[in-house]
Amino acid sequence: KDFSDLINRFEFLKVLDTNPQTKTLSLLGTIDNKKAIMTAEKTHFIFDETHLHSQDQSKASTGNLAKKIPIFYHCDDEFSCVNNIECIREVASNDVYHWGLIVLKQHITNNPTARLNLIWPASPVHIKKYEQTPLHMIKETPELYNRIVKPYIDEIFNSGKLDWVNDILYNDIEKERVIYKDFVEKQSAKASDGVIILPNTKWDGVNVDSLYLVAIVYRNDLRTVRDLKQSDREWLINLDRKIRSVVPANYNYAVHSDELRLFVHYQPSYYYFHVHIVNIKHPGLEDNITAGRAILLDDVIDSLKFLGPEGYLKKTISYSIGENHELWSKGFKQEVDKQLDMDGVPCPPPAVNF
Ligand code: M7G
Repeated sequence: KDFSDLINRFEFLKVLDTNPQTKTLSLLGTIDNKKAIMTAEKTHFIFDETHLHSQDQSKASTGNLAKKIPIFYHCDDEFSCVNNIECIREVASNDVYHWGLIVLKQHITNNPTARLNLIWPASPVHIKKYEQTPLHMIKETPELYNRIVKPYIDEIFNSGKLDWVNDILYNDIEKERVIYKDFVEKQSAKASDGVIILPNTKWDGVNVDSLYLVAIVYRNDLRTVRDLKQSDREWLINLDRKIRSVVPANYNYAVHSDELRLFVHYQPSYYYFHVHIVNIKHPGLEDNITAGRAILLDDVIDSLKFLGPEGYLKKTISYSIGENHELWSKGFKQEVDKQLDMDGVPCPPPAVNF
């Protein structure tokens, strides 16, 4: 069904979450009596970027030289920065300080107002993901992983909620958005090296400052970072190298390889191994790049040096979990209480006399 037709038929039920900092809003509603989640994010300002090209383009695109190409920002375009003020009103003025409100000229391609996402029909799991909920820190030990988390992940993995991933990997859905695909159809030894890189649902695709891509690998044996073994280290290093060379080149070095934040989520929302690729300038959406959710790919690669052959299966991973996450009701609630007790929190430390 047509996107605008679906949006027009959206009937509001309640606000799930709002965030003034990330300028996002999530609403729950219905379309044809089936639940729908609509999220909107105000887009960033538009400005032009001018790249000063080096005389030797071939060297530039291969590496170090590319790093040195300066980029000049300017705002001459009719949709750029604050050049396109259609309406302005002063609020107040005091000494050297003046402030007011403006309406900028908008354009669906050159300067859209917001990015709109729709999930329809939305499952209860989708709704929980967008709902505000109290958060807790949990230390997931290898024992806790095997007892509670692994069975949960297996259940989710087998329930076929990854259609969108398979559609991208094997059915050419979103084909026109893919920026890099490296996949050998045959089940050769090299097949597992395959990866596909494309914009995720969280990027308007317009402003490189808020660039947000996802790299999905052709490996069915990896669901999360937990499945990474020492033997995967070389593979990960290659993946990191591929991402860091392909992405800057694709965006004409408007972003350089050391300006990319590469990380994985734990817990992720989708249990199929993928890497988040975000412009370092991006402040992050929700808890996307916060400690307690995001693990830098560099740290994963380094940890695999020390964790032994079983890799991340040996690690205790601390992260935040919401009360509306299924793991909370599957035993995490009791576990958090137990852990606080074992850690000696909230017993105050003995008083120190000076
Ligand atoms: P995650 O860490 O499992 O969960 O990342 P998160 O959504 O809480 O971050 C999944 C990544 O895949 C996110 O960057 C999503 O935006 C992205 N993603 C999810 N879906 C359903 C799609 C999709 O259909 N297409 C694309 N291109 N990206 C998606």
